[in-house]
Amino acid sequence: MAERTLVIIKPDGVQRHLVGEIISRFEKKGLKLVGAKFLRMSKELAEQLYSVHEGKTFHDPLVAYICSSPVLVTAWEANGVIDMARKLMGATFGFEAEPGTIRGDLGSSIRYNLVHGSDSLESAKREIPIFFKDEEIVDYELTNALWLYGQRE
Ligand code: IDP
Ligand code: MG
Repeated sequence: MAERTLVIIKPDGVQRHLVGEIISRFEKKGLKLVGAKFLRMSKELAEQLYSVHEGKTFHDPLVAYICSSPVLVTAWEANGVIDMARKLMGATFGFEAEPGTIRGDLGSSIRYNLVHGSDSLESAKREIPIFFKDEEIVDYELTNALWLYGQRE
């Protein structure tokens, strides 16, 4: 099975009507969408997602931000998808992110940076089950895999 990653369109992405713009960048790259859920995150879910940041100065405001309005939680699949998604997102802080990236093109904030993406295989394996049961990840074939990847999936 190809690698999977978790991508969340954060509250500012939803409120700024950037859901389609952001999703389209992952789609155009040829990544396969395998899960999607629109929800308002509870404090418990947010604290699970951001457990690695517990104790840091930005943890509590980060949890408040991510719970402040709905988010679109998505899962994507492709060989090397974790790194590809992070590159499409750009550096963490919008004001530092390169033009051409989601954060670089669409924002300049430190905290309000539109999108979350798993940063390693270990993180993806921990984060995806926070939001998706196994059966909520949809397994299907991309009929144009040959044209996207130069090979069958
Ligand atoms: P990442 O989202 O690029 O993986 P992380 O270091 O995991 O960045 O931080 C998680 C989130 O916390 C960031 O996306 C951003 O929203 C917020 N954040 C990170 N560092 C700071 C900071 O120094 N001040 C305020 N918010 C921060
Ligand atoms: Mg992170």
